[in-house]
Amino acid sequence: MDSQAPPQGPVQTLIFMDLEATGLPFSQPKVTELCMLAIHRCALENPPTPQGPPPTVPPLPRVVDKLSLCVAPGKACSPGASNITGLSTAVLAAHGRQRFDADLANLLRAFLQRQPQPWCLVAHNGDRYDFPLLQAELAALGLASVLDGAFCIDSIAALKALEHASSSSEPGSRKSYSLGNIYTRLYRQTPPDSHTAEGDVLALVSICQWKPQALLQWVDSHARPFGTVKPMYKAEAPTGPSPRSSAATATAPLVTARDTCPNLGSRKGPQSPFPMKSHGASSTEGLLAPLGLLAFLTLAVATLYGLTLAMPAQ
Ligand code: DCM
Ligand code: MG
Repeated sequence: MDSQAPPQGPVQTLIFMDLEATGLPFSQPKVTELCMLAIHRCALENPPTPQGPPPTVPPLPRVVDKLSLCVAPGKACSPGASNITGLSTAVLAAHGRQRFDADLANLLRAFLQRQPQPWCLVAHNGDRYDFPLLQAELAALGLASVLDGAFCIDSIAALKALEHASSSSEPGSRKSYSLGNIYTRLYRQTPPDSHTAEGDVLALVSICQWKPQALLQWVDSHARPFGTVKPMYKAEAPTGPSPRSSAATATAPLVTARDTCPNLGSRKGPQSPFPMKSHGASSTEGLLAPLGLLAFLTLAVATLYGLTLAMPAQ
């Protein structure tokens, strides 16, 4: 399939997704948690009847496929990210979480393969955050093609369009389009479990269920190939073997959990942040060799001299 072409026919599966990560884009984040929730378009075309007077949060469709997992990022979480997500490098290591490796990329591929095509990934602020970050993780593994068949849309753009088209939008008003604020505006309550990947995905599904038919129309006309998403940053070539996979490491250096999460454990990272140390060791070895030779020669000369003295004169 041409990875740059628009979808042929209506999107069949919407894959709502959210990533948690080590920090904001300027710090070249690595994923710490990922959730994908796949819903067939028929669940949005025929929404379940609301339970009570509006504004009620629509119930989640009965038939969904959900993939939610935590990931060892291989670098430190910023204190801000740890604070909002409740995840830290040390805690993820203590729970034996694995890196974003080829197995995970293949798991994503397998998850998508179970869904009717065309697929469209939906993420809130996806164009600026989730899609480029996911693309960076896949590109670092040399597996950028895993999501080639998928399309994507940013739900911020979708909800802006839907609110503007709706009578509920006051002209000229500047509204916040953060996930929490849209949710609160529509349903008069704060979304549960914000900044967990699954909590954010469930909140995202809820806001997309506000006007499901209009949302599907918007998705069908705005879905763009995931292959057009540029990675958030470029990964460096691998510098050494990784404990569980041959994945390339990102450009930012690996930092031990203890360095940045002092109360969360003391597991050492696989790489030393002080590469100069090994250079120091080899220069000492370089000095020892000539000193040993000198000592050996001194001993030999002394022995010969002793023998000469001990020999009877002829
Ligand atoms: N993030 C951050 N600081 C914030 C908001 C977000 O570092 N104030 C990062 C860490 C989160 C990631 O962005 O894991 C995704 O944000 P969200 O939880 O809103 O999906
Ligand atoms: Mg989130």
